[in-house]
Amino acid sequence: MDGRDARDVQAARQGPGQAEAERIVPHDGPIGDAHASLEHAGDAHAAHAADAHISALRAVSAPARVAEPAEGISPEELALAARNHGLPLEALRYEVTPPGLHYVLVHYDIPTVDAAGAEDWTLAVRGRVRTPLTLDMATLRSFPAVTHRVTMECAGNGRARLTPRPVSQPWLVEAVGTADWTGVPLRTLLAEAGVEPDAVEAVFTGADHGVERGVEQDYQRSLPLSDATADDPEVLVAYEMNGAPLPPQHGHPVRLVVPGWYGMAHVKWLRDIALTNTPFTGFQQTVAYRYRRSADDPDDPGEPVTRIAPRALMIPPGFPDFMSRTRVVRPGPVQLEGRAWSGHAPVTKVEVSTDDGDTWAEAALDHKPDKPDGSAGSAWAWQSWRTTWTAAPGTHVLTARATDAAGHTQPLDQPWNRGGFGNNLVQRIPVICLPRGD
Ligand SMILES: Nc1nc2c(c(=O)[nH]1)N[C@H]1C(S)=C(S)[C@@H](COP(=O)(O)O)O[C@H]1N2
Ligand SMILES: [Mo]
Repeated sequence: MDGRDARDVQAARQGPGQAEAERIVPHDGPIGDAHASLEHAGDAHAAHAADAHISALRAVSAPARVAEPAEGISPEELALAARNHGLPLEALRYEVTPPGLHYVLVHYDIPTVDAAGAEDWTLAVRGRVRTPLTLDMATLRSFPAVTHRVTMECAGNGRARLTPRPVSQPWLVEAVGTADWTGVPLRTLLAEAGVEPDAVEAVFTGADHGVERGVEQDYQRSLPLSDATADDPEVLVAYEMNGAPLPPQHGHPVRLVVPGWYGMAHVKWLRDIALTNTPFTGFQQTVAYRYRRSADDPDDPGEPVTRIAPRALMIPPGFPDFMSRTRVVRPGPVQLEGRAWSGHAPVTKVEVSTDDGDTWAEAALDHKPDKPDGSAGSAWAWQSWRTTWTAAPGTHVLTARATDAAGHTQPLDQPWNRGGFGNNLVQRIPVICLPRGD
């Protein structure tokens, strides 16, 4: 076990809300616990057997790593990429992503929850609250419902474009989608339960279970209480996506939606919300989803991954080559359009380059569609943009760059970190302009 590995297990072993009398998830914990308890009991033979089990598990649930310089995408990464699909870039045409085209990211298995199972589903609200709640779906639906249009993006989007490449779900640029999420504001439920004055975080637990880098766990993430109870962005406990019950892969029957934050915060198949009086130190909080800029310091705790960095994507113009995806366009005016978003502040500028970043021109930003009640469009949904390019025969590289009102902009050099998070390096679209009939 190398130093980094030991620290992973150490961090996860602390578990959520340790200061609480009761552990949040009693069965949650690293595989290594079996060994520790046996050794404690002085049973050397059993401890040896447990060691064998631990090393067998470690062989299939290895520490995170970065690919060797010439190493291609492995069959394991391909299997992940086939499960966790992205948004086909032509679907950027839709303001609200049609069902099935929104990107999907699932760490373990999609829990099977049929209609009958959804009837029996309960969501607990407990921990540092005055009155613990057990809410079934009918009760959740009985609270006044709100709908928010939210652009969600996986924190790993762009990972496979990094050099060296962190080995994990190999997203290029397509891990994004926008949906109308309907549910109850989280702060309504917390007000109903009554927040104790010493509560500092809310820990969210999904129904899915797996092992990751040797640590067996339920999928869990936390939010600071101030974010959990804010009114803008307003965190939702959502049970509908685009006006229909959540699809299985998006968290049926209920999930968290945290506008402006990367996807990992939006806990799906939500079954438990626990307020704690100490910060949560679970695997997905302190081991995964950290920006660690150094390639070789095993003790770097990194910075937490939170809000979405700005990104613009262009709808690839013209038509594609099947294998290379290189675009073919005709000479003359070509509409270039796409969408841009940021989890920090509204997008204020999109620039387009048709010469691989040598020169840039500002694109026009469209008016955001108003909400059904006539108020201004959602601040947490993407923004469409357009410009016209006069294509001349030859090869070109198109690119776009977003800037938000808080002054964040997309880099032209890769922002590398060991987990491959938040890589909003500008997209590059190679295009061949061919006169018709060539
Ligand atoms: N319970 C649970 N919630 C989860 C995940 C998960 O694996 N389990 N994946 C997270 C990650 S990393 C992302 S990017 C988003 C993806 O949401 P989507 O599949 O609905 O697009 O869900 C988040 N919520
Ligand atoms: Mo993600």
